[in-house]
Amino acid sequence: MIDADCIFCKIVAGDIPSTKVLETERVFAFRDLHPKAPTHVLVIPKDHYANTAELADADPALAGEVLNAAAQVAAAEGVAHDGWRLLANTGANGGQEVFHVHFHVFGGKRLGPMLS
Ligand code: D5M
Repeated sequence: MIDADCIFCKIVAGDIPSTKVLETERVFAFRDLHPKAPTHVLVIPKDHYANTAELADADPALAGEVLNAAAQVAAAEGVAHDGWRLLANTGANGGQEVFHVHFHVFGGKRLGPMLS
């Protein structure tokens, strides 16, 4: 399902440009517009789910596909060996700004205990 007002649904549809890093049947990964690390990629299910809880509840297999894609992105970016971070801001207190579930893949530098 798609949300017509969702910016990430528009990216999946190709209506808003993005720099694609990986695509599978149900998952899409693209570079973050405002990178906070040398590798900063967003991994999303193509279908619209607002947050991690909604995705995990509705389609746990798809949640697994998204995690698998994140690991593939880390490997393709060459950061798998030195380590990387997977982050899903969830809800207002979690700092979520775009309400289409997405996982940030950070890598390419020594990351601090938290990214603000
Ligand atoms: O992170 C939302 C992230 O989405 C934030 O790091 C910027 C990124 N963003 C927003 N619009 C775009 C487009 N058009 N292309 C690429 N990246 C984008 P959150 O976890 O919700 O705070």
